[in-house]
Amino acid sequence: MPHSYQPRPEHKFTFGLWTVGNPGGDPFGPPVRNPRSPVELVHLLADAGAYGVNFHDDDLVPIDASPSKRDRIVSDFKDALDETGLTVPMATTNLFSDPAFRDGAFTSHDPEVRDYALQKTMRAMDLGAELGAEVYVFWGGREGAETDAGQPPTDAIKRYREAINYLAEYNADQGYGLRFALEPKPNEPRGNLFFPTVGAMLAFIQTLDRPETVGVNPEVAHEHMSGLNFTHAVAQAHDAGKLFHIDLNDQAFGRYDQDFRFGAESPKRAFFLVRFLEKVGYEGPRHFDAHAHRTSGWEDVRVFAEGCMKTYLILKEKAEQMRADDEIQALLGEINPDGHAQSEAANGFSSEGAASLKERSFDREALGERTQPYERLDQLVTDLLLGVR
Ligand code: DIG
Ligand code: MN
Ligand code: MN
Repeated sequence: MPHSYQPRPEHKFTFGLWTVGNPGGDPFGPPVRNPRSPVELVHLLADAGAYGVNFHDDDLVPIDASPSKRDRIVSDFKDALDETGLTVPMATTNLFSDPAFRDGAFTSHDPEVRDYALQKTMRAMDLGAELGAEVYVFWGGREGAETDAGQPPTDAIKRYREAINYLAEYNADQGYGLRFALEPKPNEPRGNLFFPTVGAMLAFIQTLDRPETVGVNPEVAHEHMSGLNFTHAVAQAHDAGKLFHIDLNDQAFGRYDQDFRFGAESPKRAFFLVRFLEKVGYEGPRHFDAHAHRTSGWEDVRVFAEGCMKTYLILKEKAEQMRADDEIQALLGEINPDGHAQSEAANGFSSEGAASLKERSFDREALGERTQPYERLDQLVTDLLLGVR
């Protein structure tokens, strides 16, 4: 019986309404697919085997909806969630589409825009909490600049900090218990976005009033746009206890944000990411912030969603095979033997230790003669991924 890569709720696969619901418009052409309602998208995702659905406020409730229309939309959405069993692990705010935010939201030079952005976010947090969200994502799509001729970037950093601090107090005041996940991106739609990488966001979080309630939402495509190794970025977030959420997709390096199906561009990089997430026991949602091609019809959009989850499950199985592969494990043992005597730094500093280390003699040339069989290791992993092992 061939392995079935059938997604199950325990895999925690989630999609945003804006992903499978994307009607295919782009900067160079109008939408090509007839829009689907949030209720239809919930059923599409449930049929594909997803665990949850996420949304920006405007994805679910149009920005100009009347209170009664809002209530009806939310009620219908809740019914669809009840019928399908889908959950809402994450919610977020659209602070990038409306023209009011064209020069930023939290970082706008206009205090009235900044205040409107706070109001819109508090109302969106209310909606997310009402639907059971546990993580609240902030992606600053308009928090950036096309020229540095304007105010110094320190103004933007200060304003973004003021906004996140204010909303963290609102979260506490309301007792929502939401975990904030800040999502970095280097550029697009703005020429340069503030807080461009995971590293920049991790540093920013340390300057907040309640840093313990704020983590990051790294996205594959966004670190690749900066030419960075995504697994290394995720590892640093995990090491800092800040991997609160993750946006999975794929992306060629140095291109505009492609948001490809997970593993579509570089299955080997996707493999090392899945191996890491499974090895460290990441417990959060596997959220696919990805979009089907503009050429797809709705049937191909469903295939796209299934493909994201199937590829993750295939790579998860490959990671299990790698762990069970004696030759690979023996090589890993040779490269990094568990029994390796700890280096001085691992044992902690002492004046005596430092004094004796400074006197220790090293055979530097002998050290330089030591080799590592990474070619053999990487080829074995490549054989595994290409299905010949
Ligand atoms: C883009 O990568 C951003 C928006 O889609 C959304 O605000 C966030 C949620 O994952 N990702
Ligand atoms: Mn993206
Ligand atoms: Mn994203």
